[in-house]
Amino acid sequence: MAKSYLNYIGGKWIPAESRLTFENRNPADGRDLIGKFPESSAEDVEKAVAAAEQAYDRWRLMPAPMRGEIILKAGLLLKEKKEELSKIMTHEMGKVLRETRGDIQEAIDMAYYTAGEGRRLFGQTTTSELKNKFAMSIRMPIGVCGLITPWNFPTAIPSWKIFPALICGNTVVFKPAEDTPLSAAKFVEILEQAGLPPGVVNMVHGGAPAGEAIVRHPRIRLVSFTGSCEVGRLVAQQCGKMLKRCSLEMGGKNAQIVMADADFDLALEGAVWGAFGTTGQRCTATSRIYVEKSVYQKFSRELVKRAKKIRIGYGLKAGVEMGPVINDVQRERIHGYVQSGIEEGAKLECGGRYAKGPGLSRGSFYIPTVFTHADSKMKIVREEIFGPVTCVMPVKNLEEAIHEVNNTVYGLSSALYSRDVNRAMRAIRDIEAGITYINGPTIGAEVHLPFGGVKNTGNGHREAGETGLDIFSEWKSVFVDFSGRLQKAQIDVD
Ligand code: UN1
Repeated sequence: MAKSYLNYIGGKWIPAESRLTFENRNPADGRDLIGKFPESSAEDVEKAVAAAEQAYDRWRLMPAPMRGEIILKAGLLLKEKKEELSKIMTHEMGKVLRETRGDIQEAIDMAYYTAGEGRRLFGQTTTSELKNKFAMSIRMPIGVCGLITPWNFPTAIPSWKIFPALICGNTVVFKPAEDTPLSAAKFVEILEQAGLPPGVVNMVHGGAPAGEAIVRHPRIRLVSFTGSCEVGRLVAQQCGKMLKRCSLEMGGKNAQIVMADADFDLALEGAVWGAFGTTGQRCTATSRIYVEKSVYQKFSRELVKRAKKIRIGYGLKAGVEMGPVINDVQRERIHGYVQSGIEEGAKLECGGRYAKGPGLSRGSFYIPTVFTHADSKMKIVREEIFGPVTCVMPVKNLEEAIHEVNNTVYGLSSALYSRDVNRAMRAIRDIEAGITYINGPTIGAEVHLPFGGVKNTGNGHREAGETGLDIFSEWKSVFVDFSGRLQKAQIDVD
């Protein structure tokens, strides 16, 4: 019998009002039922909002260093349980153990970083144009925050949202992705063990109805969403109508440039990791590779060779380098893109099909896929595929490469491999993206720097780092007049 899991509302583990559940299965073996989770609706979200509202005053008034201490404890517990949590994550999400360890590590990093913010949360003190008047700016919490997270980083991404929301004094209604509810439940258990008061974080499992109820709820003051552009657009429209703050982190069509002067092997390693790490299911994945003509043939040949060697399988098995994609619907979608690439005239160099063979037939496995002869008119070069598919294309020089890199509606991550510092500086200046790596792959952001992108990748916010705090706080300017008389700004100035 599969275990049944619960929502977490007001410090209690409870089922959905409707008692409906959904199944969570191992993407590497569809027969393996991991558990059943509550299929929440607007009623459950309502309860979660009420609990978050009730907890708000106490939480917002707790000194920030004390809030930070709870977050630090959560980080220490995550570290203690890193191996166990990583295994759970590989089981339900599919990425290999080495990578799920990285996912948990990212949450640990975020906890440590955010805990320290409890003793910073710096504002400004500044001068006043008037005599005997003091001026400063301080951060204020926003209220109840609705956090909607994806399945590709089941613990890291919730940690990017939950920890900053909490340190700023907000309370939370959290809806994790349906494909990875167990990692979310384990994360919330840790918050509970760390001493988070009841109602400060509430978790409702489920799909679109629960997500929609969060976005539409009039007393949820902020929505932070990571996921697809289609859904992000709907979230933004609804939040726009309600004048609700909304931070969106969406797709990417990230490119790597390889110049002839680059360290060839390093650039190749970077491309393999960027394109096929996490089975290509990162918003930072390398799905376009622009290579200077003189090394293009050799680079595509070697990349195909490397792609063919990647060992696919269940991520908990030793030696496996790439796990399945998240589910069959996603696999069909990826395959649809591959078909469109072939129809539009790109050359399929390897992969392009479901993986078969021992240990693979019952999972959502897809073979690493490389296209050449692709161009920016094709769907495979324009749209986010979110799977192990990449396109290698030749370019004349750096100018053309940067032009092509920017020739997209997205702008999350980017990479340049070159030994020439002048080229590196030009790429840093001219690439339109939220992240640029020099001599490193497009994946691998660190938590103390801003994370996010330009154009359709987001709506101007940056998660993580100090900028993450701006999502979860309102600025208040404070003036203290100690002159004992009415002073008029802009008027009493001469
Ligand atoms: C994502 O794919 O949504 O930079 C996040 C990286 C990771 C985070 C990816 N640290 O690839």
